[in-house]
Amino acid sequence: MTASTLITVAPTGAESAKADVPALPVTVEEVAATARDCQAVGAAVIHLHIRDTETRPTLDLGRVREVVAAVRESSDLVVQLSSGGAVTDPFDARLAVLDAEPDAASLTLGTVNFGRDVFSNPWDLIVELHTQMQQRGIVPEYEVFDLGQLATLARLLDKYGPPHGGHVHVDLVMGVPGGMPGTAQALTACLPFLPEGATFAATGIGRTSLPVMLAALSAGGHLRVGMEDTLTYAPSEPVRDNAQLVARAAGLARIAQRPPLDPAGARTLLGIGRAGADAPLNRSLEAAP
Ligand code: KMH
Ligand code: ZN
Repeated sequence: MTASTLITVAPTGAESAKADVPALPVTVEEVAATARDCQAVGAAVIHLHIRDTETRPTLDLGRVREVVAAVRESSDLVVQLSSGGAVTDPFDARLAVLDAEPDAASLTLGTVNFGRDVFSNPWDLIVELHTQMQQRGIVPEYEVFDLGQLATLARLLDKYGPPHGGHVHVDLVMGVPGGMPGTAQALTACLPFLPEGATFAATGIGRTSLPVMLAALSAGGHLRVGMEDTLTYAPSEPVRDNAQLVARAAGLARIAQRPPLDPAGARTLLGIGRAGADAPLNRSLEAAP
């Protein structure tokens, strides 16, 4: 059982409109303040989607760089950019966010229905993201929306080698309409398919947030919370801000006697800052089929 808990905050996402959710952080200042506040209550990583000055999702590189710089100024959080973007974003723009030189980036391991939309992640895009991150020294977080995507991860690591830093970290994204359900049973079903030596986090969308969080903690997993995934704190009670969600996750992690990792601990766990050549080869890769 891991001794501590990595808490990632996903504060904004690409799906909710500021007009509908006034507490959603969208400006550079709001995102920077969110990073500071969430670190203070236990977050170690921030998963970032960027909004433009009209509050719409954007992958504009200048804007991405501006937000990354502001978050680095206001906090020590590991900066993880979304390479998933919005369902409407083209692949080349999703790849180009790597130019903003984040510590880490998300990398989704397959196409999934996403409500009425399709979140498209074909094999060639997966390979391109993986290999570009290796070359640029960016640590991926492998996002898994369904169990079969873990078979894609095994195939990816077998064919293209370990990620930068040598450590494999997976985020189980559960409860998306079109993906695996946000249940303890689904989470448990994924565990035997994780590469040996990998760590995992889980996030439950909407009302699945709490059951997924509790299941992840009991299974030795890490946590992702935030307004990208959850907009109600309790039935009929809107989330006040991202720090409220992080504080709840940190409290549960302490109850589980696996207190939150600080950003320096997160960097060590994830292999951030570790030279590629010095990185230990994940043993699972030698065993991959
Ligand atoms: N916004 C979703 C279509 C990621 O950040 O990498 C994709 C997503 C995954 O949120
Ligand atoms: Zn995201």
